[in-house]
Amino acid sequence: MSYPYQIKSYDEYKEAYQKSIDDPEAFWGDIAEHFRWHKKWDKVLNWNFKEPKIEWFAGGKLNITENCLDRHLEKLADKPAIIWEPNNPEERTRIVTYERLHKRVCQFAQVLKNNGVKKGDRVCIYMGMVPELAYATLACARIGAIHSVIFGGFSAQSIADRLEDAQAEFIVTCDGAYRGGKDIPLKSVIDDALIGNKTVKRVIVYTRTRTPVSMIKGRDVWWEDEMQAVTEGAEALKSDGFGEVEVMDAEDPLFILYTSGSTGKPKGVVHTVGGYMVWTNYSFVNVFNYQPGQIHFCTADIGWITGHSYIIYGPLSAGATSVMFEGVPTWPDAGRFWDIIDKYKIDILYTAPTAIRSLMGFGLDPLKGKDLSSLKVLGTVGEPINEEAWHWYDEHIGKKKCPIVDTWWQTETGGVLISNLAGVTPAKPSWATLPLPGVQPILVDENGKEVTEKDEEGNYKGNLCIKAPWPGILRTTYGDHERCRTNYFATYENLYFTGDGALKNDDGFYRITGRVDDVLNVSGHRIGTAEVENAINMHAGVVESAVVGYPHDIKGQGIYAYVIFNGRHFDDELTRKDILATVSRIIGPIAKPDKIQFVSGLPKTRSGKIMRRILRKVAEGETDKLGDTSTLLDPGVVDEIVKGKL
Ligand code: 6R9
Repeated sequence: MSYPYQIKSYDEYKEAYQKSIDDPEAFWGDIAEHFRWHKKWDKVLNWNFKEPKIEWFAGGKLNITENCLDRHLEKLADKPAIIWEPNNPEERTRIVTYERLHKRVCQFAQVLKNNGVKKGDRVCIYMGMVPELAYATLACARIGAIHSVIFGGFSAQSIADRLEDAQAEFIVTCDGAYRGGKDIPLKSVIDDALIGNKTVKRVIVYTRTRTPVSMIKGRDVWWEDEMQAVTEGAEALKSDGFGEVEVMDAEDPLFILYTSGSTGKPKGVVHTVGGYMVWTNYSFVNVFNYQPGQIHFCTADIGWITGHSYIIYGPLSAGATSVMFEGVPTWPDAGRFWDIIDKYKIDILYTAPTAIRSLMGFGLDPLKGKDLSSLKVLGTVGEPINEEAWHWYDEHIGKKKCPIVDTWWQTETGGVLISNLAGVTPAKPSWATLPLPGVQPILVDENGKEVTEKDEEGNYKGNLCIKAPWPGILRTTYGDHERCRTNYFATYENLYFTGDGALKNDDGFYRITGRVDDVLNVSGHRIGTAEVENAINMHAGVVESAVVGYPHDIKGQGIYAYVIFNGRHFDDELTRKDILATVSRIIGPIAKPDKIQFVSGLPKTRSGKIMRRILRKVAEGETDKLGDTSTLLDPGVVDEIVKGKL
């Protein structure tokens, strides 16, 4: 593969950027020519942010899996598409070539069809990080079913809500998953999620841990049995369309991915086939400066957007080798990533600041004897990276020879929007730097006016918005377009609002400072404060709660909960554990508060609004900067809260 649209110098970047703004249709039309289409588009772009209505490559017909698989078969059949590293380093590695991946995807696509899955049906995928997760995802895309992957750390209740929202009829899962020293019983979580569910007709279960599962007659089937039936019948099936793709409209939905916002209920972000394909491929090739033959290791879970875009669709559409790791960075020891890099001679490492900070904590011992000299490019994603972590990454992992790309983007953006391009455009520690071609950021104040005055440090500071669509932008939130409009397009007229705050310097570089809405970013995971509050409030003894974030050395942000409790109370510690158990059950362990402070009241205005600013300051330990508390209904509660601070 070659990528005629790969940017090779800073000047070329400037030229491409200018062209993408002056004539976006010509710019993206040229790039889209390099993919496999059954029919070219009638119009590159139609859009307005008012409704919003965004269409890229309208009238175009394609299948994304042909672009990720079939078109590589002629030259790359024997090249590894996926290298799978098991949780336990003693277990056998699996290397899946493009040819084999193609075959498995076609086979599982047939399994889905045999089980009644049709174009447009929603298939929920709840699996550990095994190659079969990639097969299932791509098989859905191949037959035009809409996949909705749910991260393994979500509880049965969270899954139930998502199944209901998506009206999903099919589930693909595993008996269990290995993660570090733990076995997670995925199928039994699914069984709990299905109590009372009325839509799901079929559950396909892949065997990974051979943990006991209850297979329900008429509903549950084994992956292995279903696959075998297709293999045996493959010849017969060939004449019956085995391996054929569903030809999709460019604007048909590809997947739904749920993500947290400032309201209590997660939103099902919808991406469509054509634009998402172009954006993940274009951003992959350019941000990482990917060279044919390189091995790319993205440490994210496929349950998050980073895994969708930079383990599956971006790398595979570029014909790259993508490493998929089942385990965690610190098990059996903190040298796990470094072993993997050494073992497979990884070229590109893409991970999260929280992982870097946690590994920094183990010192340099885990790096001893590990050959990291294959590394060419390092990347980070998910949260702001602090300078200390950036320098450690640069010095000890990249040996000061690898550019670091700080990639800012979101579930809603499909792929990277602001980042330096590795080795091509300048880097600046803790700055995401420049927008990719096609991306037009703008910083606005609360009233939506562009910020034109610098702050005392000489930067522009404001809320980060984007002025026009890029191909990977979300199209809607599943089943509720109005929600999409109010969440992203109504805060400021004719702008997409990201929910993030940012700085911009005189070079036009952006530095993302974090969320300005009620969304927390804990270890790179997005969690809504309202969601956590709702979960805490489910506990029978809780009267009311308020949740804020506070700076956490490793996680970036920790969760601080203030709780008014009047239930049966043994001691604070036990009650805390009960509340944590409740949050785990309602959302999942990833949303458990780090600190719970019991209070007798919350600071409220006379109109009954909780003054989160004050709670945030207390949680941050800045009790001397509480500001004006005179408008509070009962200023006395603040003293109590300050005294009881954890
Ligand atoms: C890809 C992903 C999105 C939120 C986003 C922002 C934060 C992501 C960042 C970053 C600073 C970066 N974020 N990348 N903040 N620098 N390089 O993480 O998607 O899970 O939807 O989270 O993550 O706050 O708004 P998602």
